Amino acid sequence: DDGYRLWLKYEAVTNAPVKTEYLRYTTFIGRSDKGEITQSASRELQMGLKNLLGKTVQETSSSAGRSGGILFRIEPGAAAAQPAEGYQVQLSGGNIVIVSRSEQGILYGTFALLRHLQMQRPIKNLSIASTPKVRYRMLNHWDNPDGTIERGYAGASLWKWYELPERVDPRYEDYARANASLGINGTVLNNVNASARFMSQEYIEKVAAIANVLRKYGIKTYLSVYFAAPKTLGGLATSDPLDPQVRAWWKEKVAQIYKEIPDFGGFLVKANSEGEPGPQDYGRTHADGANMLAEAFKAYDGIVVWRAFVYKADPNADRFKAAYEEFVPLDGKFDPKVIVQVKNGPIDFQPREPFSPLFGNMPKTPLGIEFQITQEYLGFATHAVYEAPIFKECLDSDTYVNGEGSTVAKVVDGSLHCYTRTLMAGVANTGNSQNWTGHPLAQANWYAFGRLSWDHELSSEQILQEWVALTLTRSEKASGHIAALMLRSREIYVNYNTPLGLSRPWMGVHFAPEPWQNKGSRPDWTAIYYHRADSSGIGFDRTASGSNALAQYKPQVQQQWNNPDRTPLPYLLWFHHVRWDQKLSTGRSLWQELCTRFYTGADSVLWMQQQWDLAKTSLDPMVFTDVAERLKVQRREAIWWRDAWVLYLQSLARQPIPAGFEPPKRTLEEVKQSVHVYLIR
Ligand code: BDP
Repeated sequence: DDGYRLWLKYEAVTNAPVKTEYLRYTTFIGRSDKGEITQSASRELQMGLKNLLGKTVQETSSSAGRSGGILFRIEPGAAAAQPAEGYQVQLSGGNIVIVSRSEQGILYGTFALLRHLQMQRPIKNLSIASTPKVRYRMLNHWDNPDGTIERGYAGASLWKWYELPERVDPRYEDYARANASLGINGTVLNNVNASARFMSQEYIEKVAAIANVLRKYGIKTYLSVYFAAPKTLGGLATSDPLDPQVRAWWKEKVAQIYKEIPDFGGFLVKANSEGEPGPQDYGRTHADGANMLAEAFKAYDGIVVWRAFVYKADPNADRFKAAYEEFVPLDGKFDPKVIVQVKNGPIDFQPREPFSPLFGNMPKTPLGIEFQITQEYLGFATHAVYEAPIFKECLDSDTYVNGEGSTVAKVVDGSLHCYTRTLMAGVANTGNSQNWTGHPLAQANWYAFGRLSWDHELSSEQILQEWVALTLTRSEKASGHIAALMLRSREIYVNYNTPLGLSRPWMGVHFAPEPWQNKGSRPDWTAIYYHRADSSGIGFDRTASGSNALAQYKPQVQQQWNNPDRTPLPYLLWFHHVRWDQKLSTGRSLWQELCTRFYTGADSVLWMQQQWDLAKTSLDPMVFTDVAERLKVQRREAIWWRDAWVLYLQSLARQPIPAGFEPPKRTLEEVKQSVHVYLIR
């Protein structure tokens, strides 16, 4: 198994009674509408049934009075209060009936049915009903026009710009199927560090060729835009958002796009962030910039997604506070077509972060959430880290903005502040590797993001169970081992990488440990800025005696984190500078606790390897070997991380490695040398 089919493998049903039941309900597909999305649904169903049951199922438009088939039924009036993309799959009149108000809902219902059949669940009492909790469910590709992917670890870009628009790689369709099967309905094709090239007629035509494929699966196409394009591409003297010529240029540009892509989704914008141009270059605000673009979309369905990932180069500032400081004053100033997209945490996709304090604090602005699926800070495509617990941890966090229960999920799904333009975005981990994601287990992260963007109430366990059954094995014993290792994988990674609330111990390529890194073009581009380790202790004081970033949260949240004796250990060093000899709730000193985490984290990778080996006989050999070898790399690198941290911190704390742990076999200088290798040209 080369992994290409992802979770849409449709492997033959071998259980005889199950197969008999399935055969009984699959004698035809009844579809009376002529839409291209239901056509995709029908095609998928035919392909799925062919593989599952070895049988060709015909489609018919006249199914009246027949039974034993699968019917698509679009009912425009049904449950009008529910989102049109919702669906019901149930038994009725001897048929399996998929009902929805929209074609898209039929497609999602079809995939739900196929999931059900792949898991070999009974048809008797079949009743699945689901509606999406979030309206815009998107992947963000950080793909560049030259085929590279920023922070991509699974090969080159899927989009072959030089071949388009004439040659349309068949893989685009498989990409669309995979996303639609999860409920994803939007995709931003290009990097937020955007090239103005995408606004040229030539590239719009290339984009349109991809959009034509995605559309058949209910997926809208979006583009990231380069804010200074009016100047660099359009030849104007300025890109000032209040300049009438600039406004006219964008209007014209949007009209030009809609001519080629009538259902174009909209723009994603990274502005005045990490050197990208933006409205502040002209003394204007983020709202001025976003609203100008929104105006250009006035006559269309499209939206403007404006990122809140900003942090100015201020040597005295706490980067944690930056997005809040810039965006909260703009609440209420954005055009209704604008969604502000906020990363889950205040810094930058760290293995563990507290939730961003923007959530809940901009009640008049729809806030979308941005997760990172690609493992930029999670060991690239070599470390196994199942991310659903990261996403869930943030979504389930309570902001307390409207009292208890005001979770981030309720901000994001619009229920807390009553907005309907709701969005969840994930930075894609796909590339042109045969198995799409590099690490076979990283497919689960794409899967989990998609499922959660549809329904954030699903649990990490439930999603994983599904994914394992669809993708790897249906053996209960093997699934148990795989689930155990994957569910613990994030915590294990945190333990050897950034335990107790540490963050950003990497510079350079975000791969190698460099907690000692103290030189950078700005202070917040060093590692020591984040951990603040010295001879007395370690951690970033964000209480009132420090940066007071905590004040950006509601009092109930502050209470959880403002007292070092009560702060839950996973968040301790996010908010406090703690003495090395401080006794923690575990009974160990901070130094001992850190060492314990680094060591047990690295040792737990051995345990992961054992779990994987125990599943061996139920796994495809190719997948087994691929993961087993990656786990070996992970094991070696986990020890590398442990040694780097322990030796570096020991040089400051001047304490012995606690009894029971074998001191590293190398010196700090030797570890530094091994890291250096990754940094030299
Ligand atoms: C950082 C990445 C950088 C992205 C940036 C962003 O290192 O490549 O451009 O986020 O989200 O984490 O804009």
